[in-house]
Amino acid sequence: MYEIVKAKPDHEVKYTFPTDFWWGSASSATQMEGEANKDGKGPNIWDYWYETEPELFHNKVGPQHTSDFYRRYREDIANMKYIGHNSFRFSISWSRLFPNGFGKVNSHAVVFYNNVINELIKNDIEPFVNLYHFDMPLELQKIGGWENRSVIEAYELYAYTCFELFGDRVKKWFTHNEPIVPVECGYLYGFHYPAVVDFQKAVQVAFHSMLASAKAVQSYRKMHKTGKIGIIINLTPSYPRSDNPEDVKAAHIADLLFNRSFLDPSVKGVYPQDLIDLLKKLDYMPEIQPGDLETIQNNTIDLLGINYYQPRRVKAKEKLIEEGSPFLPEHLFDHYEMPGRKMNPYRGWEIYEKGMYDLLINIKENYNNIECFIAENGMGVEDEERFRDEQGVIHDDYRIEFMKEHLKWLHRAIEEGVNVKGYHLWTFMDNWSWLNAYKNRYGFVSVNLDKDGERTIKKSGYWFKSVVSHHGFN
Ligand code: BGP
Repeated sequence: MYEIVKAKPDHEVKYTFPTDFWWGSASSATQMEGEANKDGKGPNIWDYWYETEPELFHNKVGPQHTSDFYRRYREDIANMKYIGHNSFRFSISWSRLFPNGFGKVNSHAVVFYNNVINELIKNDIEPFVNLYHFDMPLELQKIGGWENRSVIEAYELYAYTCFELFGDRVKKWFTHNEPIVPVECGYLYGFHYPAVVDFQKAVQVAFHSMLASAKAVQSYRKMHKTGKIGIIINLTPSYPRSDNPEDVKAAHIADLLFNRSFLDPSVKGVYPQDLIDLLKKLDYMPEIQPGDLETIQNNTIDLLGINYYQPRRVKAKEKLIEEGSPFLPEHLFDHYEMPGRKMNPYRGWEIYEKGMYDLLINIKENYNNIECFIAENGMGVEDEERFRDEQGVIHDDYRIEFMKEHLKWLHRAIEEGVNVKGYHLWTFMDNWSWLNAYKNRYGFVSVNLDKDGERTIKKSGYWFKSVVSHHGFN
């Protein structure tokens, strides 16, 4: 068997992690299952968008087949086990379980998710299950998706059904993955369906998503289940260009809109007063019904998943705003390109490892040190085939470097008392990335689309195996 890192005695390991640390990876249904219109699955917004505008997707590759986890999950779980996973996060496809978003349960979906959960447990891998990962069932989008309050009821039914069906074995639940993303991508910047630019709708979608999350937490608690329930939020630390008060203010506004709009209500049960004041001043408050804020206040989470990819660097507004252009957060600040920043050129995202430490310290100091874990962190790279050797292994040394440098900061956070329990890479195997399709690859395991999706473990997968077995690395 291919061995990358020579086994070292434990006393030589420099960065040691707790023996019960959660090592694993994250994924989502639309991005890896495939069989998007088989076995009774209903269409979601991605299936529909691809059908209507395929040219928007990289190489016109859509979500229909993705990485075929639906059929190959046994082989994939065996690989997870082999490279050392003790936990794995996946999402349930809402439109596979409820083809119309509500109503009758699709029994094929129940069989599939039961099989996956049981197979994971059989392999000593704890299933972490997320409910909403950007995949609104089409029938519900037709009535406005998260814009429409009645979709919250459909989501409550979906969440309740999942807890009921799988809650005897799944002990870690998440209401949403990155709830700010459908808000910004769907209603401000055009990367997700319905791709409209409407700040008022964006605010309403954000509020309804948050309320839906609180209602799912409420329903889980009412069922007296023994597990934990949380949310997964992408935190992008906001760094001002300078100490100049105008730059600091700009960074604070970005932080309020993109991080604290979900972080505060999820963990503390209340929205930041500054955010409320800002939305009132702009005249963009969402519609809130009596009792909503109490529901949010009374149903905070047990466990916080944090996705960290990049920082947000911000400066005071300098650029002129085009007259008549629809309102965007960028009317309040400008993005700042820090000289000398390190970039992942394939994804166009800055790599700033210390950001992970900064956000974890923030959680410790300002969010009651809630139990948390890194739920996604990763590096998408194009054309990894060029790094494949004769043995068939892709030498993704840059990914090992990326993980190592982040884990060093995570390690320091643990030493300083942050209640951070694990690290999940995005993602286990190469998968389909929204509009980017298979352009950038993220996995520990390569999926060769030219060879019927053949799986091969990358160098990073072997490295990870060694890290897990030594509880750390040098
Ligand atoms: C996160 C999402 C994932 C994943 C990842 C990488 O925001 O939770 O679904 O896709 O980003 O981003 P991308 O696939 O766009 O490169």
